[in-house]
Amino acid sequence: MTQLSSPPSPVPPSDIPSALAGTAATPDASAHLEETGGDAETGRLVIVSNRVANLRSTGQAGGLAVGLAETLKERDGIWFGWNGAPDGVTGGEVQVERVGPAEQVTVPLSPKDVAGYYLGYANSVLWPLFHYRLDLVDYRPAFYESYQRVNETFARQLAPFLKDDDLIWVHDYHLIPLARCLRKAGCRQRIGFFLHIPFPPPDILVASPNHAELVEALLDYDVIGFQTQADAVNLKAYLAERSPAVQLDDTRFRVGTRTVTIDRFPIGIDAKGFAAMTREADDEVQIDLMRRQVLGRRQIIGVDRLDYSKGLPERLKAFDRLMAQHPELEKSVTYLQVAPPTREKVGAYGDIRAELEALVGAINGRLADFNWTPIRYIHRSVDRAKLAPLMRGSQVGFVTPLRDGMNLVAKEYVAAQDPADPGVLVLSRFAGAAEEMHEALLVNPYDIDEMARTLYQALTMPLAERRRRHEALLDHVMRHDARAWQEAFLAALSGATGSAARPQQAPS
Ligand code: ADQ
Repeated sequence: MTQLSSPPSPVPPSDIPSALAGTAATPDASAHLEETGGDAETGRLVIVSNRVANLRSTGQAGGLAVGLAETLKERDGIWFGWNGAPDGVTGGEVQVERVGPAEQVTVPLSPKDVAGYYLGYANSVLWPLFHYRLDLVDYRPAFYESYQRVNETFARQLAPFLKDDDLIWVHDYHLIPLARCLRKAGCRQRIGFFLHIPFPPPDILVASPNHAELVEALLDYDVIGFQTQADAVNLKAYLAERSPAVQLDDTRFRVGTRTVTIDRFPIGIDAKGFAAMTREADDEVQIDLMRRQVLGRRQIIGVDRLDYSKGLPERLKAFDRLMAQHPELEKSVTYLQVAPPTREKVGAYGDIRAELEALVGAINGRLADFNWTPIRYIHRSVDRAKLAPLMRGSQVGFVTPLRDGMNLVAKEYVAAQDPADPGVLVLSRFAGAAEEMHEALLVNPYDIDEMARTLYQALTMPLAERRRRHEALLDHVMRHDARAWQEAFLAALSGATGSAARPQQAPS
């Protein structure tokens, strides 16, 4: 295994798709590979994702990256993924950095595969398809070829690192065929897959020319985990209609000689850690909070990547409608929307940005006064140490994606609140979080009137009701945190009996 002498420049973190990849790895060129000893009972944990969280500096990362990184350090293992540079050679040199007992293993991709696998099939086909946006799918055969090629290459590069009793946990839609490719490379370890985004119903899935191959590839995993029951039901419905897989019980299927578990594992956040961050507001945030307190202004907050799935134009329209219906709220309510750029090289993302900017300009132009800007729109990433106190200082958390796997911001907003005087969460029915967060005010994100009415309800909700709702939500978010999620998934994977032939055959 050769080491690179200088790390390639990573793509901006804003171009990293999921919360999993919230921190861009900056590999250390002096790192070198050593043999790792795994725990005989549980085996090592091998995490595979498109991007690798930086195990060295998880301080500012999301709960997910921190949680997984911690688990990795405790269990010993590997985190494998793309190095994030747009200008490498697919199949080129592997870079290994040891961090404590764990290793970060990163691999390069060629510009052609960044365009075909990452921007193309993953983010121009699977992302819109899985978010029920057939109108935005840009299907091209070359994208699928690149997607397959990258998965095969990743499998070939990962296989030599694996030990017989490793547990392999693959994340997200970029890597659906990875288990199939690993099996072809001779790997017989238990392999689990977790999809962070929604899984669509059969009628939508079959719009992809590759739906049969994708589902067949999924069935090479031992455990297939989804955010919600609805997602799991969608795959089961597809299998019932179109696959010879035999359902054994609620979660287990017989696929040939193997048993595959399909279940929901709703993701959580590091709720305690996020709550703790609210107590450390820096001067800028404190001054902003004090200013609003003096002026008696309440704040609605939204925090999202600038993605068309997040329903941002609809939110702006709902705020506008609220102001039209309740002019008495003028100058007493502001809406802060943080929406950093993401995947700007994908065409559909340019359109959403232009639409949002036009809306913000039009609404502010009509309503603003010299001493009141109704919408504050921040088009860049904000440090989590600022975000947490900003959420705490906001009376409404406005989280209304048109479709979302889970939505961690909904959980972060709840964790950030002051239990004695909490704000109200307004949440889309179509976020996975709605399956668990019943005490939020649930809305249809396409229904502007309903959202405007619900914003008003949130802004005028009596303290006793706010506390009652928040107490139940907080209890849920604290108990079902990131660690509970990992433990549940890994317990299912450890107990899986799916792969017929063990021990591992040596990869060729
Ligand atoms: P995302 O689509 O990225 O994640 P989300 O679940 O909201 O959506 O996670 C975003 C994370 O990034 C949150 O921790 C949030 O605080 C942070 N973030 C967002 N905007 C930010 C900003 N401006 N500055 C700093 N941090 C910001 C995907 C799926 C989701 C699923 C997650 C986890 O699309 O449905 O919940 O993975 O599985």
